[in-house]
Parts: sequence; C-alpha cells; structure tokens
Amino acid sequence: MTEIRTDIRTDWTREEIAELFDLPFPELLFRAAQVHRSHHTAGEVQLCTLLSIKTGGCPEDCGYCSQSVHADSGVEATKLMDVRQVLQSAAQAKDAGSQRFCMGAAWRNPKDRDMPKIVEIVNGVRAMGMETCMTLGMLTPEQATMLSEAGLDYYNHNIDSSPEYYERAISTRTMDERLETLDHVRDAGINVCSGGIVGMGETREDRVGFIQTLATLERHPESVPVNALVPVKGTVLGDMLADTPMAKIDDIEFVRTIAVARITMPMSMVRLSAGRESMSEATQALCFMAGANSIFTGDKLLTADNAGDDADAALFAKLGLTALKGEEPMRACAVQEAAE
Ligand code: SAM
Ligand code: DTB
Ligand code: SF4
Repeated sequence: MTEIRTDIRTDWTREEIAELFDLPFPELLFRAAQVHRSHHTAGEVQLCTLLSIKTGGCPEDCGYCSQSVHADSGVEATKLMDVRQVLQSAAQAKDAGSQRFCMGAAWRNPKDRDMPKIVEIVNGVRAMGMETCMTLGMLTPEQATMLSEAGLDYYNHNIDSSPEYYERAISTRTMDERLETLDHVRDAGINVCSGGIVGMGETREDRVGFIQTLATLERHPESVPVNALVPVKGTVLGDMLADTPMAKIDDIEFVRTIAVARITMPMSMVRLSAGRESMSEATQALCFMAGANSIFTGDKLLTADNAGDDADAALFAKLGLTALKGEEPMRACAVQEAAE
C-alpha cells in the first residue's frame, strides 16, 4: 500500500487533486480520516453560531446570495445592529454551547465610519471568551490592522469557487481582489477563514480548481468553510437550480470535496457550513468521517434556515460526536509554523 502523506504541502497540482477526487470513495474516505486523525481529535466538532449584523442591500452581484440588491429574494435591508444587541446574541449562543461566534455584514467593504462599532463588538464578544470571526467584505490593510488590534481571531472571506467559475457567479469584484484582502488579513496577523460553495452548477474541474487555489496559498487558511448552495428563490443561481434540478450537487460528490479539502489542508478546520438543513444525517455523518470538524448550530445561518439545535443534539448523540471544548485560538501562522 502506498504511504499516506499527512504533511503540509502548498505545491498541490490540479492533476494531483483531480486524482484524489477520482479515488474509489472508500479509499478517499480512509485517506481523509487518516489525515484527520494525525492532526485533530476525530469525533470532536466545533460548534459555531452565525449572526447577520447588517443584512441585505449589498451592492455586489454574487449569483447565490439573497442579500444582493441584484436579487429578488425578499430579504429586507437593515442597518448595522447595536453593539448591545450583538453582545446579547453572543451571550445566548455561548449559553447554548457555542464556542465560536461568526458575524457577517452584507457589505462590499466596511466604511471607515463603521469601524469603531465593529471594534467594540469584537472586544465585547472576545471578552466573553468566545472565538470571534467576522466577514465584512473587502478590507484595506488599515482596517485589517484595526480588527487585529481589537483581538479578532478569524476573518472570513471566501474565494467561493475556481478562478474560472468565480467570474460566472460574480461580476462586481475579481478573484484577485478577494485574494488581496486575504493577504491584508494574513499580514495583520489574523487567522484566515476562506472556502466556498459547492453545487452552484460548477464542474468537477471547478471543484479541483477551487481546492487547489486554497491549498496552494503560501499558508493554508486556518479555516475552510465548505458550503452547499442553499438555493434561494430570486437569486440567479437559486433559480437556475430550481429550473435544472439535475444541476444539484450529488451528496457523494459533496463528501468527496470535504475529503479532498481535509487531505490537502491537514491542519485547517474544515467547516461543514451552509446547506445542512437539506442534508440527510447519513451524508452529514460521511462529512464528519471525511474530516469535517465544525458546524454552524442554531435555527438560522445569516438569512437562510439551518438544521436547528434539537436536530443537531440528536445527530451528535446518534453519531457519538462531542463538542470541541474552548481553548485559546492560536494566532495566524502559529499552527502551520509549529508543524513545519
Ligand atoms: N459580504 C461578505 C462577503 O461576501 O464576503 C460576507 C457575507 S457572505 C453572505 C459570506 C459567504 O456566505 C459567501 O462568501 C458565500 O460563500 C456564503 N453564501 C452566501 N449565500 C449562500 C448560499 N445561498 N448558499 C451557500 N452559501 C452562501
Ligand atoms: C461561510 O462560508 N458560510 C457562512 C459564513 N461563511 C459567513 C454563511 C453561509 C450563508 C448561507 C446563506 C444565508 O444564510 O444567507
Ligand atoms: Fe454581498 Fe457577501 Fe452576499 Fe456577495 S455574498 S452579495 S458580497 S453579502
């Protein structure tokens, strides 16, 4: 049997990644589980809560998103939430057992006038002892530094798909601009959270290109969310999926994507993100076997429905999974450096 490499590499080729996708499914799952066990405690899954702190009215045209002004999804635009309200939600999430609080704003980028409130929110949530993550759109280097100084643990900014498919899903900003913000986040010493969406009508080759883009970054993102498209009526991609049900991602192909993310980015948290509410328990179980080690809990993602705490508690009991216990998050680079 060929030895299964569990070391950290950033020189993955598309051919190598395509070969992983092509493996017989049990072999792929076995290899991913092996890599998972050499860097994480299998069976421990981090519980995270999402909150939309500024919903809708976004000028970007991401074809999957209910919050774009270009979509006709019925999502109402709101202003940035009060700090007190955000901290109340974070406290509730903590009481419900969540270890990480992720906050999203439907912005192309934050305005400088928004930053003092954002900093206050990061300070407040951090003071509760929760891991913090924010996703606010594109950042300047100065804004990234402000977030870092406020103690933000992770910044989420997804590359979403392969460079080729990205251009078909979004026209108002480029993949290079996305990567530029990731550089600012990295340079400011914040952990990078970057992943994407599977099931937007992209090809296997696009999924290969998506994983390769992440796995060949100078440092792997510490956190890789893998979302299954939540088809929202009134969005370009949601409507496309409703009209062509054949385009829906196959469950096994979704699990393969998780497994390949795990194998190519061994240290990263691989997050089974949006789309769980329409996923069977068996598919989710396969995702955990393939190395997913984080989920969003609660009834809501940002605007879309989520599986809900009762369903998740039942699933964890059935599968014998436990919630990852809180520990000081490691700052950017420390994880991969320690492994080298
Ligand atoms: N405006 C910020 C941005 O785009 O970076 C932050 C919010 S945005 C909603 C965060 C991520 O959610 C997107 O990059 C995308 O990957 C994911 N997302 C949005 N709508 C989705 C949907 N309908 N299904 C699955 N994932 C979705
Ligand atoms: C990510 O990759 N998934 C989360 C988080 N980052 C911010 C968001 C999922 C959004 C799902 C669609 C919605 O709720 O509107
Ligand atoms: Fe705006 Fe983010 Fe939605 Fe794109 S994904 S439309 S940037 S909120």
